[in-house]
Amino acid sequence: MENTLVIKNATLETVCGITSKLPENTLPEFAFAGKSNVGKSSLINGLLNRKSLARISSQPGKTQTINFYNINSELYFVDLPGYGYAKVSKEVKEKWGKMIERYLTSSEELRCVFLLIDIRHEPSKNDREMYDWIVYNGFDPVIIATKLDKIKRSQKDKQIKIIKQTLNAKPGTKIFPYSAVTKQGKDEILSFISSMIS
Ligand SMILES: Nc1nc2c(ncn2[C@@H]2O[C@H](COP(=O)(O)OP(=O)(O)O)[C@@H](O)[C@H]2O)c(=O)[nH]1
Ligand SMILES: [Mg+2]
Repeated sequence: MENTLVIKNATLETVCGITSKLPENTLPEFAFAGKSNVGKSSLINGLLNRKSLARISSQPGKTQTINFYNINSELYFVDLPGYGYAKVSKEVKEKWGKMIERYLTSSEELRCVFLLIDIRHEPSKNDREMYDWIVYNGFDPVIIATKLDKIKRSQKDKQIKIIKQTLNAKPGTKIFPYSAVTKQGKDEILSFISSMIS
């Protein structure tokens, strides 16, 4: 069997606000980005077998923090603040951008940035900007197409194609369809993470 990542323990270790100093972690980091409501908290909880370690937000756009989850004292999951929430001010959006930029440019241990896209929809302008921004900072974004249970199986390939085309994704870009409801895709994502640290 392929190697996988067995979650033995997971704790929220560091929460960084707009002005906090980022931790100088020495374990590999895997970051998760995406617009608010895309299913980021649900994905993190699902991967970690936890119901609500990463809060599933009833108030989208509220959490403007970067959260570091220590997994097995082996690696970190880094939950980046969600973007694209219409009701936040321009000022907050700018601060948000600076905060993510600061993280992407300063982390010494960032191995991979996952970009979450709702499998039902064509990626937005914000999604495309985020994709380009990750590339600009020297990473190959790995796409997680969320809410797989919300489409018919027959639509999957077409939606994946639309996502890749709209993001203008580089050939060979990895894309993992995932459902927080059925947990489809979970093993593939954990195996991929495991392969990145071994
Ligand atoms: N059907 C379905 N709903 C999902 C899935 N992932 C997230 N959701 C729902 O989408 C909403 C936003 O999820 P959340 O994880 O808080 O998104 P976040 O804002 O990106 O952290 C919640 O109502 C979740 O229950 C999924 O895979 N399938
Ligand atoms: Mg969330």
